[in-house]
Parts: sequence; C-alpha cells; structure tokens
Amino acid sequence: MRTWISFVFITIILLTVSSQAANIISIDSVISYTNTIGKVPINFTNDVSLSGVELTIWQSSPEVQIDSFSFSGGRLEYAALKGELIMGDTISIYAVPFGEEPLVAPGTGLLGHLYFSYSLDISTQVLTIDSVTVLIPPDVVYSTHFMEPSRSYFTPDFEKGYLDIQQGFGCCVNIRGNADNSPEQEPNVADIVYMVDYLFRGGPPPDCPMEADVDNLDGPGMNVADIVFLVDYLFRGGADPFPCTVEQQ
Ligand SMILES: [Ca+2]
Ligand SMILES: [Ca+2]
Repeated sequence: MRTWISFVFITIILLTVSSQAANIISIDSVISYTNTIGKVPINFTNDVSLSGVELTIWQSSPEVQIDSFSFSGGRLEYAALKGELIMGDTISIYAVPFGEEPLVAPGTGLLGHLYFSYSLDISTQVLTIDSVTVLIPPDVVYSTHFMEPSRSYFTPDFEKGYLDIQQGFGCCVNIRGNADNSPEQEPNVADIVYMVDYLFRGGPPPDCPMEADVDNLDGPGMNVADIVFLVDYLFRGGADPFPCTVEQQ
C-alpha cells in the first residue's frame, strides 16, 4: 500500500514538473558586484513551434537601472524583427520571425541577457526580476506571451529571478592584473610592461592600485613580486591573479 501511494505521489510530481517545463520563461538568479555591471541570462522552453515571443519584466530596485537586453547567442538571435522597450523599471522584449525566417522550433535554451547598471557606491542588495503587465491607455498592453502560427497566443509559465549585488572593492573589475586600466580588463603582456615601467623606469602609477596588487600581498602598492606573479600566470601556467572581490591585505 505504501509503495503504491509512493508511486502515485512520485508520478504526480513528475507530471507536475514535466508540465511546468513544457512552456516556460525563466530568469536566472546571479551574483554581481558593486564595481561591475549586472548580467542576467533569460532562458525559455517551448513544446510547440512559435511565431513570436513577448516578455515583459520588472525589477524591484530604485537604485538600479535596466540598461539593455541582448539577443546575442540566444535562440532568437536570427530574427530580424526583435527589440526591447525600456520603461523605467520595466522592460518589454519581443522577437517575431518573419518573411522567410523559420519559426521557433520546440526546444530549450537562451533567450538573451538582460543588463543592469548602477553606481559604484550602491548598497549591497538583492533585487527581484519578475513578470508584469503594463497597460498604456487606451489600448496598448505589454505582457508575456508565446505566439503560435495559428495567431493564437498563450501565457507560458514564468520563473522569476534575482540579482544579488555584493560588495566589490573600489576600481578593480573581475580578476586583478589590468594594471594599465585598458578596457578589455583581462590581464596581458601590456600590463607587465606597464608595471615594469612604473617600478623601474619612472612610468605613471596604475590608476587602480588594487589591479596591480595581483598577489594580494604587501598591498595596496605593488612590488616586483606582483610582476613575477603575473608573468607566471600568463606564461608559465601559474595561479590566477586574486579576484577583485577579495579585500586587499
Ligand atoms: Ca590591461
Ligand atoms: Ca602585491
């Protein structure tokens, strides 16, 4: 009897899970830092062919701005007719294959990435990203729908997400080592040259002292040990530079 009840219970759970997974848009929950931007993946699953996707979501923090949405690398990147409309704390995203473009075949994967911006001195916080319906009188509605080729549409399941903004430290971004403050952030040989110039040839100091303190020792300044550490990392398979999220020693 107990086995039979367990079987029914598990079957109900499996049916529930599979029906939830059939048509769903889900917002990932990710961590970002006060000294970086926020980048949140949005995924969707559809079990029927779609002729369009519309998603309207809202974020909860007055200190955070929705910066943009990118379809790059996503399942609807190919659609020519797509875009986003930002309305304060809300964004509506749409993609509609048209002309000779194929419909969105059943499947699962990335819709795109939502980008958030905020000031360096933002307080640490967790913001909610949830679906919303926006009515603009007299007759415009932004909502969340999957469109079918028959021109009918339906509301998929939705899974909200969170952006957890944690404390970063100062000017440093990602891992340390970008001593010359170049836009690509990843350390390379130009940063070694910059550090050598500074220490031994009267060159300018790093804009961000933490970027040059790659070994997180004897900071906040830098010394030759930081250069050796970065050379080891780039050319000898050495350890990664310390992340910017570890407070300087
Ligand atoms: Ca650099
Ligand atoms: Ca150091």
